[in-house]
Amino acid sequence: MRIMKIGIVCYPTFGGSGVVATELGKALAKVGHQVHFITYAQPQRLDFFNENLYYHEVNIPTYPLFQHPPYESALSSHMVQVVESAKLDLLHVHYAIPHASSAYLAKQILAQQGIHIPVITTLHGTDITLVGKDPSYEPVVTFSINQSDGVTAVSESLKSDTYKHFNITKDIEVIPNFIDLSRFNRQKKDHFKLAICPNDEKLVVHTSNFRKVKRIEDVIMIFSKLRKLLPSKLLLVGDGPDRVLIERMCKDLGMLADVRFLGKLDAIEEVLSVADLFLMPSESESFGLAALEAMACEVPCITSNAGGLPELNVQGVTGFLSDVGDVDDMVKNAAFVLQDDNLPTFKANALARAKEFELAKILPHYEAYYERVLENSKAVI
Ligand code: GMT
Repeated sequence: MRIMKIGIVCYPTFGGSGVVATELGKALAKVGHQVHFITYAQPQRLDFFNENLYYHEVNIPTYPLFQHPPYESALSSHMVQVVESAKLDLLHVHYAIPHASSAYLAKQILAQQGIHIPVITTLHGTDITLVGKDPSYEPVVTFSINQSDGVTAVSESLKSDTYKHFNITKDIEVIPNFIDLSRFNRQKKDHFKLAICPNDEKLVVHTSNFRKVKRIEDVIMIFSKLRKLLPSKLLLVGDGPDRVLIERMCKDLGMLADVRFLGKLDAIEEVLSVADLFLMPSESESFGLAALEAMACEVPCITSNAGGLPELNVQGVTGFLSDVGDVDDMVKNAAFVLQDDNLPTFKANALARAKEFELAKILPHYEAYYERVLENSKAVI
């Protein structure tokens, strides 16, 4: 495998696409590739030093005329500079909007200078299923996906959604998300479990960005019914627009004492290490990385059957899947999984399933795909 110089563009936040992009970049650097992150802030998970890792901050100057500072132009300009100065072999952009069109523009500018830079776009979910297909964005998303030299999607479901909603002429390669088992594993945190569940209650966890698409109101309804069937506590990790709504719901349902809001946490694996069950009732979910992180920490999952979730959560094995909004079915399944006779098997199955998505198994798929795109785009010049 040849050593490559790779530019990675992503959102630097806690969102799934940024996490996947950052973990991928770190893993590529560890195996010897030179990786240049081009982002508007230091990615949350870019938390260690490696001689092969570089970070280039995109400065977005503003001006009183701009109601919205032109991020897309600043990003394209920065990509041009980094490709030139670091002599990158390829650009890998995560989340189509606006990274794919910014990369297209950078590629055109560089072509004028005689520099050829292949662009790979990875589709993550809401860039296709929610935001991207909005008529305000669709023409640019379609164009920039078709102009990419390579396109990957994180699940078969997302691939078929992309073909359904956009007029795509490119082949899309499915490379599923992955998990670093050296970080995500069940650690002994008995003191933490005891502090939250002093009477040996079952511990249910949900982590997300608290947006509409996550249906956190279903998480609250599932828990309010579940706690009547067996003693349990709920931990909510993350933050976002629906937080106020769900705090109100918990208050109205009289269960604030059994629900803890932990906010945005870095060490999510420590919370997952004491969890018995993970809830993800999402309206739409291209993959469900948060559920994979839970499984790696031996936590079975109760999820909806939206999007790519059936490609991860195995019905009756690693947990259960229900139709979106079928709270009663989710409660019934949660109570079944949490029975003392059933829980150990579900936990072991969750871990076994997570191992199928281990970083070491998925990373070579990206490397091989990079090689293929580099070869094919050389042939086209
Ligand atoms: O979950 C989110 O809303 C964040 C979003 C993102 O793009 O940052 O996550 C998407 O990408 C993740 C990583 O590939 C997937 O695991 C999530 O399923 C996907 N979210 C949705 O499709 C809603």
